[in-house]
Amino acid sequence: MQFKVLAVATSAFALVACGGGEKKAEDTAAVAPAVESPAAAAPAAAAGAVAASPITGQMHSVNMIGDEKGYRFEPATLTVKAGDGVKFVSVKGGPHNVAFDPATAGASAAQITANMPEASGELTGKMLVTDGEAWTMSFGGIAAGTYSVVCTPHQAMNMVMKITVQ
Ligand SMILES: [Cu+2]
Repeated sequence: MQFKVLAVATSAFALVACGGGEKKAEDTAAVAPAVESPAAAAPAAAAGAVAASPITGQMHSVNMIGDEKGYRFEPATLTVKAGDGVKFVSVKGGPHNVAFDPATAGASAAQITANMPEASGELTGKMLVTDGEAWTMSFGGIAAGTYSVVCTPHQAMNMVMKITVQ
């Protein structure tokens, strides 16, 4: 039952997040290797790609918890500086993940995704399945602003937080 809820929540979020763009991306990926020579493809890939920006500042920690009190990030608000790192720990009640709301990601969207190790999609980090599992992302190169973050499996249970980058 838990997996069914997860699947539905993930699908709903994916539809909202990707809109009609997903099909086009697949088409491009399928066609590009056959049509373009490696020499022609390399500059285009380099221009469009964003490299991960490393952690150069302070580390912060956020716990992800689901228990009798509900599903939540602790703390639910966090202020960091660009270049800081945030370690998300799935303490209990997973699976949990970290997904940035595309509406608040703005011009930093590509950098956010690039900074997510083992990203499971655009703006979406690794799914943490096991209690105690941790996942760290860098806030290097991310513009100042306030970003809304959700745990995709528990979005409907209001597992949300806000991260402000100064
Ligand atoms: Cu969760």
